[in-house]
Amino acid sequence: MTSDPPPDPGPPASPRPVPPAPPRSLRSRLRVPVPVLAAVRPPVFAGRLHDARTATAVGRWLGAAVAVCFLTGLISHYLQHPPPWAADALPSRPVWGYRLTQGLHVATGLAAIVLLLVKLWAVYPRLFLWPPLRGVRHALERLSVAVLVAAAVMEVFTGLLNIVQWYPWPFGFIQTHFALAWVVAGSLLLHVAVKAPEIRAHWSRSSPGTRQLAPEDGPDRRSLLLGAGAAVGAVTATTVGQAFTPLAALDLLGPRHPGHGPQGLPVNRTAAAAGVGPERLRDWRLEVRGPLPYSLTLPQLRALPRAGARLPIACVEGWSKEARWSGVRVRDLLARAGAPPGAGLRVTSLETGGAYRVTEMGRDYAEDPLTLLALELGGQELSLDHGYPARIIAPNRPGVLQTKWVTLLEVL
Ligand SMILES: Nc1nc2c(c(=O)[nH]1)N[C@H]1C(S)=C(S)[C@@H](COP(=O)(O)O)O[C@H]1N2
Ligand SMILES: [Mo]
Repeated sequence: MTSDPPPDPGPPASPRPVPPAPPRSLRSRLRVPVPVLAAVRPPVFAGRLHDARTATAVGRWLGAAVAVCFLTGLISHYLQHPPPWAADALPSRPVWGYRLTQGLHVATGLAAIVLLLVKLWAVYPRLFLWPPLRGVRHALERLSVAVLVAAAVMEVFTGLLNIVQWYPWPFGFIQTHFALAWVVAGSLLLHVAVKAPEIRAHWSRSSPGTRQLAPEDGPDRRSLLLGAGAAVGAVTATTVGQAFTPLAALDLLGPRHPGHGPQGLPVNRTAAAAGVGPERLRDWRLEVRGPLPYSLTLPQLRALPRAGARLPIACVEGWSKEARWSGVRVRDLLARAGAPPGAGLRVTSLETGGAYRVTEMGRDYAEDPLTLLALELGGQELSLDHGYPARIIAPNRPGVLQTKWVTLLEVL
């Protein structure tokens, strides 16, 4: 089937408009001599490792990981950045809520990296599909897969670098990671819808489509799936201890170890990094603004009735640890300022800059008896890195909002 490329028609002989030329094949357009093209003919993929059953089996697990990661990510996002109308509706219970959902978010995100690599490897022969496009429908389908793959790779890449606190890009992490999550979710739903017949046909080893592929699951496919499962298990076991403290001893690859840090608790932003030193602390006062504003020195604050709470710090980056805190209830401090019931508050840190110098707290948190302006951690005065002289600690709250070095509370 050798046919010479059609001769170049050359410039039109007359000024009359020329009807559009019929579409020419890619081969003729590239004018590649046929023997060369034969030499780069796509490789042949025969094994079961690249068939529809393998793609479906890995895709099922990947889909589950992505679904949990997406939903827990939404929870994390809206707890941190609630739309104004929702701020007062955010629940301060269960106490361990954010610790669980953010631990799952990072664990499923890490598992998704492994599963995504296996899935891409299982389907990469389709890159050599010939002809690459069979029509408009096929082109749209391939475009949606390209969008899905690009967004998914970028999503796990930004997430992974975030948990090691490395931001080698000029764009904002939060906005990009959040927007891409919707792109991934949308293009994944589309992908599942388009592939639904194939997924159904290969859902399990005994599905009709799979039985046509091979009489039974061959050892090669089973080893691949077992290997992928073992890799996910290894990644999870060596990282999940950063949040799930019973496995802390196995936490070899997690960027943080829950026990490493002053007073047995990790630190994300140190006092030095936040520019909080002895000079800024010298005239420290707690100022409370509301209908009846007041200000307290540290001895005066320490003399107020104390409350204790066992609450975790749960960082968005995935590490978390429970600790014993003691301090003054935020609701008592607000009541003393004449705050009306159901008021929220704004918290300001002594820190000179930084995204978390000022944070806001909705009604449920402000009223919760476990929400403290903490003065002590584990029975000792707070260390400077943990927010001395006073910090916020509240239940079911992202770590970034547990403001350290607090100097001002404002009733909203
Ligand atoms: N003022 C201020 N408070 C802050 C931060 C900050 O950058 N500035 N970082 C937060 C983050 S991201 C976390 S996870 C917790 C960690 O608290 P720890 O350092 O006491 O463990 O503090 C939070 N409080
Ligand atoms: Mo954090």
